Amino acid sequence: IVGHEGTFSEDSPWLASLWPVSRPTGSHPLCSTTLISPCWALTAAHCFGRFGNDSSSYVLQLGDHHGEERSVTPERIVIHEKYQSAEGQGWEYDVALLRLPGPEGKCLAFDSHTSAACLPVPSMDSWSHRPATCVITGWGVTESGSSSALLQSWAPLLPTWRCRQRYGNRFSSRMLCTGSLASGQWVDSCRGDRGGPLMCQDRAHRWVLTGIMSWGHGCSDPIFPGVYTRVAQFLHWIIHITGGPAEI
Ligand code: 4AZ
Repeated sequence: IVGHEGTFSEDSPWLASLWPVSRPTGSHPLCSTTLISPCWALTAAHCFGRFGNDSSSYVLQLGDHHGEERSVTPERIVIHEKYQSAEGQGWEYDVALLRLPGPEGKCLAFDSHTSAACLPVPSMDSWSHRPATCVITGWGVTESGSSSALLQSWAPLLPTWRCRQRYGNRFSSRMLCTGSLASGQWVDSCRGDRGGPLMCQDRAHRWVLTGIMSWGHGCSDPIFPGVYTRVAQFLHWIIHITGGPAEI
């Protein structure tokens, strides 16, 4: 995260980091993921480009992100069937689900450090209500080029015309973009933040998983804002894969 305002890991019980099983405790996770139920985590499809989509190649670290993590091996990785990778050109349908091991609805016992994020409702996706109160969280690099701390920053949604200004048609209706100026610096996600949550507050002030960090040209350049998979466009897909709201 570039332009961060501090660490707030206590406030992100839905956050889980994804590691290769060969290096479960390196300095940087491969990706961040977000718990959406006791049995499912949502992340970006492009997280699996390097180590493949065999679930036994990965470990998820959950809970308190200060040395009291719990680790689980995912049971299954489901990558969106329309996902297209185009390195450097943005990613379409950049969404994947991780099934955690255990019986339906009972994979993880939630506690004060572990719980699920709310999914958006379809009406939240209309531009008549573009939430301004949004936060990005991740272990990615900072302006000085390094970080192993979990950082967080305000990053309001930008209007579509701003996202299209430089990205053109690479920015599709299945994407969102964010950014804002904070203390003279343009807030953005950066290398290592991929897969992580863009959480926005709805009108009832509930935090809702609105985006998944996906791509962007460079970091902290107001001309090229960070791009996120638009979760509200994938509700049917999520319900189809997970078995529906009964399980979520
Ligand atoms: C990454 O590699 C990454 N500024 C995430 C976000 C952005 C660039 C790279 C967008 O994790």
